[in-house]
Amino acid sequence: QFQPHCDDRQVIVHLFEWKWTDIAAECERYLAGAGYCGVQVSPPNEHVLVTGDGGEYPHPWWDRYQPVSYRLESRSGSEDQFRDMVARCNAVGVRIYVDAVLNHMAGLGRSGQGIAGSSFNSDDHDFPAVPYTVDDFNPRSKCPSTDGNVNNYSDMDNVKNCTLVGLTDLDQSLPHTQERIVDYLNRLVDMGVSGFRFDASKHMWPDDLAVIIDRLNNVGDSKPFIFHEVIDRNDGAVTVQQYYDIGRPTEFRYPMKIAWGIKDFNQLSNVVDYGWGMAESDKAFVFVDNHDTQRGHAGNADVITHQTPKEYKQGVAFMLAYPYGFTRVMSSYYFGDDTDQGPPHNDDWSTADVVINDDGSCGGGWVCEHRWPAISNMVTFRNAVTGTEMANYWNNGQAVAFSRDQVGFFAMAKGSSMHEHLQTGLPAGSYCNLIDDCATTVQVNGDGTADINIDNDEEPILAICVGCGQ
Ligand code: QV4
Repeated sequence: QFQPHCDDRQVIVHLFEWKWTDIAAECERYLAGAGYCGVQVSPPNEHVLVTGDGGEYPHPWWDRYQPVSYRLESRSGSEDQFRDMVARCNAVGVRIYVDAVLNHMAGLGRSGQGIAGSSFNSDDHDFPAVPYTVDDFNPRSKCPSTDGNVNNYSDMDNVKNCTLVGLTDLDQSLPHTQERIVDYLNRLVDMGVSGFRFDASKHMWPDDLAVIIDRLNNVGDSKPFIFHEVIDRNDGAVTVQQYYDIGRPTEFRYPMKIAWGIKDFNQLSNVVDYGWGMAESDKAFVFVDNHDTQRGHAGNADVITHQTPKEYKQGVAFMLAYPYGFTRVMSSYYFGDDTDQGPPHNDDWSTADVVINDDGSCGGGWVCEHRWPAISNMVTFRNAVTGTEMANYWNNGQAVAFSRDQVGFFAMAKGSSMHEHLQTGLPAGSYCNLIDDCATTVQVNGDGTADINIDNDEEPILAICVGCGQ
């Protein structure tokens, strides 16, 4: 559960709401060449269909977080398309990580048919296509909250045994529930899936998850990679440390720290704060924004997203340069004021194709941050400096710079320019800046120093490394 299974590559991308056919194509035409290790895909299993008849937003993105069954049919495509994607991505060395929604099934008050046609009734806790019956769920007696919902984060039983926003809460300690979950996940592993994001791990007991993980089939010679969605801001009973034995917990303080640091460069000197309870580097799973935080669904306003491109590129570039955690890059679609809005769609609400423009950027409503040169070229940098330490850290509040042993050097200005004579830690020679696709170069002297010159309004970033971009 600790090994991402991607030959030392260090960055995965979340292709949020992409269809399987588009992901397969993206693995082949882009991700493999750019050095991405793998893709986090949206939940592939059958989910509710929120049509909007009840006054809700029609076909919101979040209907996929309300499972109806573990049949592999979803807004992203069919089981055959899923299998084809996994095989084609694996064939070019790009791994697939599935967003696994295991904490709950559909929300109370919902019934009818899921997207694959399976019937269900949440109020009866009846999901015959799994099958789950009321006995598979946490009984009301185990939940200490008055309305049955999670509402007291300082009480572990409340967080784990009550319903998260009314979502019918599975009891993962039961052998039958465990068996259904293990079956689902092993089916995916046997298809070639390399790992999982466990959705809402914070709301499940680590001991129960350990039993499930213990029964998962291996990928190669070890367990699938598992990262746990645990939102810990040192503000409750659940901490990231409680998940160390069963995979990598997400570290939600890091994106906040990065947002603060991009606003005020002085704060970049303190992006990892163990005093605040942040996870150890070899345990933390990190990112600058995710599908919740970018639309205010995880109770946190301190985030930078694609909506402010310059700051976003700075934040992601810094994350990819800095030696902390295992990293994920977000790839979004544009949305308006309504944070429920689903992905770009056709007239029948089926998800629209991702459009690739001639210049390599995306169209059709897809943002494709992972293709922005300042981001994708930093994937090259992170892969190149794997295993090295940070040295020569320098920060004057207006610009920041550091090296990664004798392999890489990174610098970034807050405004649009920076002119400093700095120690790069690198062997003498001429290096080209990955960020501007090698349009500019840096001469490193025999003593490792160099004139670092940045003049760029939109991408005031410089990254050079040994053997990169030549
Ligand atoms: C509504 C009311 C409830 C009521 C319920 C009654 O708000 O008060 O009890 O009806 O049935 C949607 C709606 C929500 C609705 C719920 C149930 O937004 O209003 O409840 O469905 O029908 C995503 C969205 C949620 C969405 C959910 C299920 O963010 O808005 O809820 O999908 O469709 C915490 C957790 C963390 C979680 C984060 C958002 O610790 O685990 O909140 N993050 C993950 C995912 C996230 C997902 C879920 C968990 C649930 O990243 O995307 O929630 O799977 O911090």
